[in-house]
Amino acid sequence: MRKKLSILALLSALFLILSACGTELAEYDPDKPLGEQINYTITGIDAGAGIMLSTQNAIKDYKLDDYNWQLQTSSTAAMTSTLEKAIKDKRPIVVTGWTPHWMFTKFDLKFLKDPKNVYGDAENINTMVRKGLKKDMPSAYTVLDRFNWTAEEMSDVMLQVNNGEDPEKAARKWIKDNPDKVKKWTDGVEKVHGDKIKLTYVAWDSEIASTNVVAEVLRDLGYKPTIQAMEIQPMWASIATGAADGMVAAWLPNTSGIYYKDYKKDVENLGVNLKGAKVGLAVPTYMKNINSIEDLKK
Ligand code: PBE
Repeated sequence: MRKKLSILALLSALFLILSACGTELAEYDPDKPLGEQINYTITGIDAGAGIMLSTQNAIKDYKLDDYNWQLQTSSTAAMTSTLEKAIKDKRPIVVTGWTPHWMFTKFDLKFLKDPKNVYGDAENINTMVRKGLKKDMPSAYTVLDRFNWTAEEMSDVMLQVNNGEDPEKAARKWIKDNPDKVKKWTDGVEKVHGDKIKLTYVAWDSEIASTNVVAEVLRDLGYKPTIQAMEIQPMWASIATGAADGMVAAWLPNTSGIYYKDYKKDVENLGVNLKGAKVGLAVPTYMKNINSIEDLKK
């Protein structure tokens, strides 16, 4: 009797495991609640990213936690690879998404509407430098102050890197192909002779692209640039304490807003380097019934 029971238990456990795998690997089914199909999980990126904090707020503000929705922390690389696999099999998935990013170039994705405006409207990416940079390194300061480009230009570099190109080489190629643009940043700027300059960044694809381009432009002016990837809070602290000279990775007003609030008085904001960035939740376009964050409750 006992043996029979344990075989039964084993079989039902097996069944549960198999059916769980089954739902996880199934194609998107518009007739079933989405949450059930993806274990109420939003696929996220690194813990400190602004988009992760905004998504926690979205889960609260849209009362998604009443439905047990949760945000999974991973990394940009893990998120995009999970996304790619899901899309290959037309499976359902919800990710933390943003532009500029090659995910929107490579895949057919849509942002979910955000009627409560938790993610804010369009974002701009800003340049921050340490106090005193203008006096110490006027040439670098001028270039950092002038540096600005479009989402398309940034995407050029990002796509090259995504296709396997080394970021520094991708930046050099972009500089070679865009002399007029680069000239706008460097025109009349005095060259230097091997002065060291340090830029910090977070290894998001967008910032890998922008930071490498700025570093290479500075190299062409005679600087010896180093770029150092770190987490978001240390990046802000590095500029505020003067441990690093500058960064081009401040997504404002919303995404990096809490960091800017903390470090505002100890850094110099050189303004916008890219206009019209956007942050939110995104899904593949084949998820026809899912168009708003509210739809996650359906
Ligand atoms: N991002 C990309 C970052 C800024 C750049 C949207 C992932 C974030 O803090 O969320």
